[in-house]
Amino acid sequence: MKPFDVAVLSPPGEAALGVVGLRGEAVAALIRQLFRPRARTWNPAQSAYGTLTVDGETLDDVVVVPVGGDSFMVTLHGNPTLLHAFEQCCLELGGERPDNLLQFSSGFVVPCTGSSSIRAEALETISSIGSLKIATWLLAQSDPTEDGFAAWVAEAASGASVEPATEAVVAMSARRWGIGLLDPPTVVLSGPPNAGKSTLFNRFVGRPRVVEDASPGTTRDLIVELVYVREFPIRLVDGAGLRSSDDFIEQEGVRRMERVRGEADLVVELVPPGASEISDGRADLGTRALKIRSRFDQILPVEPGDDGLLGVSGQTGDGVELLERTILQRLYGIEDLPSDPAPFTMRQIHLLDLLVETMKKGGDTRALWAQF
Ligand SMILES: Nc1nc2c(ncn2[C@@H]2O[C@H](COP(=O)(O)OP(=O)(O)OP(=O)(O)O)[C@@H](O)[C@H]2O)c(=O)[nH]1
Ligand SMILES: [Mg+2]
Repeated sequence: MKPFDVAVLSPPGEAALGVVGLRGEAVAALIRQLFRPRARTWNPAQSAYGTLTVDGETLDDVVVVPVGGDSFMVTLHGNPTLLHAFEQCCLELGGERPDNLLQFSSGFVVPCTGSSSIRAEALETISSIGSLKIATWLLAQSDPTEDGFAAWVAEAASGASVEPATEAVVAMSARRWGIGLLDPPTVVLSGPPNAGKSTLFNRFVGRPRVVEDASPGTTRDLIVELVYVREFPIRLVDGAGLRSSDDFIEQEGVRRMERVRGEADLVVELVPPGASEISDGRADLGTRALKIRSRFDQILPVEPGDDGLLGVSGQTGDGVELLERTILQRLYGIEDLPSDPAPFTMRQIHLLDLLVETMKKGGDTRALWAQF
């Protein structure tokens, strides 16, 4: 029997039904050998119900579904042992598990050729994306017929009109937002008690998620919410105001706030009216800090202060749009989703890194392009 492809296509775990995919010229003959249709004859062009028989023993009731060309899906019951027993039987009869299957964390397996692995990665992630605009963007980036990353890869790989080295560098320079969309950066709202952190946090979240109150030291725990800022996902963190305190619980809150400040991609430091210092000798965050004047409606007139800091009022919303743009500029270097080709997974970025490295050395990049 000629070699053919076989693979369990269902995710790991138990389910009512499971699917084994078969592909190749020899598959029809294989099915004739193992499948006993309920009808008198089996027509490979139609779905058919029957039993699978291995070594004279019935393995399961199945449905054999033609899915185009010489590919078939066999639907069995979902017990993984059963599925793998059938796969094993096929492997022993000349089947091979294709090495171009992309196995995702969810267990989803996608056969990929050319740029379809980029497509598969987009589809894999799309279910966790809470923004229609980003989902649409990912689909365009991964569709070789649209003007996105997949099309760029296809063109560059064929060595056609684009100059691969330059284009690769261009695409790589966009890496920060390419990745950030799928692994949102962390932005912390920090400052002294009563700076207006929770009020601003609630404005970003769009509902009264945390308590705002005039008594200093209201927030103690770290509160994290996934928010979409101009469509870009961000993990926004609120927490305790920075001050020394005899209150054990508040101290613990401050410790947690200091820890998350150390880990965050960006720390928005709120300077409330009347305050000039906010870090009080705390570690300099360098480029990870974005200082703003908070409760800015209390400083009249509402315009940037002499110190050049952006004025923001969480209560009235003044300055919030400018703050959003500034945050995105600091994180991604852009404020809107661009239509330029951009990689969006670590795998793609890693491959681009390797490509550029290989090009610099004057090496052969064909095998690398093929991996996209
Ligand atoms: N006028 C005005 N008042 C504000 C603004 N933001 C917050 N406040 C008020 O200032 C007080 C403190 O606000 P919070 O948002 O709770 O301040 P916080 O920084 O979270 O304070 P802690 O949790 O104690 O660290 C509350 O009475 C708010 O109503 C603002 O932009 N304008
Ligand atoms: Mg608070």
